[in-house]
Amino acid sequence: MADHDVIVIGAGFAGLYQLHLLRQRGFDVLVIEAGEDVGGTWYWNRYPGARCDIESIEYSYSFDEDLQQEWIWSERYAAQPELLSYARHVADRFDLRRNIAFGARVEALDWDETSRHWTVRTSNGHVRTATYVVAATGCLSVPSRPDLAGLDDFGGELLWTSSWPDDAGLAGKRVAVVGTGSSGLQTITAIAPVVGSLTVFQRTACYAVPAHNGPIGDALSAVKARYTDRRAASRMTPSGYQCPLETTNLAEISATELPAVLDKHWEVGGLCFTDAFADVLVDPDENERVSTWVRERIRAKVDDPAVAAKLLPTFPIATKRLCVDTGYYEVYNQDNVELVDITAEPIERITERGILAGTREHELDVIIMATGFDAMTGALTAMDVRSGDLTLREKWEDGPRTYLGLMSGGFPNLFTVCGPQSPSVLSNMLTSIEYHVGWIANLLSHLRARGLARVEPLPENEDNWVRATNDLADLTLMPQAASWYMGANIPGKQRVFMPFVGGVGMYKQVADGVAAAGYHGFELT
Ligand code: N01
Repeated sequence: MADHDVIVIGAGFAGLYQLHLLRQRGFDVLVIEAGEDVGGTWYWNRYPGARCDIESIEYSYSFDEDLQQEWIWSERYAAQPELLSYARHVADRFDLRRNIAFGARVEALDWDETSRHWTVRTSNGHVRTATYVVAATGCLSVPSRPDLAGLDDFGGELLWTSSWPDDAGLAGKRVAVVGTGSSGLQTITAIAPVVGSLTVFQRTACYAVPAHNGPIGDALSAVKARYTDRRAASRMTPSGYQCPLETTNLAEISATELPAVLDKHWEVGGLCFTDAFADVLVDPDENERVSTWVRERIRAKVDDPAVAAKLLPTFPIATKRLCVDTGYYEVYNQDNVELVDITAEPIERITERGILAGTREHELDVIIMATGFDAMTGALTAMDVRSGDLTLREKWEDGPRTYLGLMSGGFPNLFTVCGPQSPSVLSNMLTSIEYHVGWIANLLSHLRARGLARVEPLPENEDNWVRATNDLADLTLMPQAASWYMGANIPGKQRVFMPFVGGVGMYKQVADGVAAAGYHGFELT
């Protein structure tokens, strides 16, 4: 008999809820977590300015009515300390810590077909077995560490946004940030007022839409009065959250009307800005109308036209993850901030004194790497996952293969929460996490009620799902950008569009249907 019914890997938002729900249903569950506390993303990513880009009223659990009524968010978009407190509060409120082993990283998973269980090995030498394993390992949890010459030669302090130390002091220092995605933008905006000088090394200019963040105020009680209905409606939206303005098609908006429409959506801000247009990701001409308009907004915020020109993105808006900012572009109007376009002045190497880009050596006290993650598959293939002669790394060499983003054939009883080929990173992660966690718990209850203990997707259904997700993505502009959705940020990684683009509501209908049909496409034994 296995040591546990279920081992869950990771104590972020997915792992915490998976533990709670399965334990409530009488399963014996152990969570194994690499960090020393709960919180996942929000435990590790403590860099200055870190906050969520989906409104907290949506980026929060809905599974417990008392929890959602009692928790008070202070801002429209919560900052990392508040999100981490929330995760800790949930862990304490539901007494979750007693089933979590902290400070142990899962290194290997081995399926034994005879005993029908997984053997789980961790970095601290522990070996445990479980009938089922749920990888709640996060989509953006394995940092990408660019192979920059001389990185170890730097005589100053080298910091990573993805594992930020508590004692980083930046005041008055000469600081560089490499990377201008969401993490870079938030860091740059937060530290610009305190550092001595700031040099930003940009490879690709991004689109950032204003957050209009601020105290949440009375909006919270208005939401709470109808929270259950709101959450139900959010689960049927494409993105897993709601936007205040109605969705329209750009094709129906004339050239003269467009500026006023975009102004209105800009005032709402955040990811809703592009979510509002159903055809923005399918029609290149319509996308270009919005992209052009946003470029003009960027240009207007930056005093020096030469600097503004460098900040203008060239790819179609929203084909890479949109950034949500609070005064990012304005930072470049400060005298102590310099933008280096590394497509024109490539980083030759890191030196003992700083960064040599083009022919200039930038002398620095601190280099901050905000260079992103091996997204979606990174955390799964970082583990040595084996089933007989099959390894997950080999199976996914040409891109991930899953059924519903929940399981991969050949690896029975192994689930992924928000795995590749599910809406995951294209959605409000909390909505998608809760859906997957509930779906997995229902399947395990279903198996137990029938005296069954093995589940695996059928090859044909997996093939169909992979094809369907690729075909759907190809109907959009998304695969055209060199994004982390495509694996394009990791040298050597197969370029395949990884998330399911059909949206949360459509995905729910499919996965609900699969369950209602007795888990169609899965072999239950
Ligand atoms: O990572 P990124 P991130 N030399 O991959 C550049 C979520 N998130 O951590 O675009 C020089 O977006 C890279 O350039 P390029 C959110 O989903 C959310 O910022 O690949 N530069 C890019 O500019 C987000 O999308 C929040 O050409 C290099 C940057 O580094 C996701 O996490 C906050 C380089 C990496 O940007 C990832 O965001 C933070 C190299 N060798 C994160 N390699 C919020 O909720 C990469 N770059 C707001």
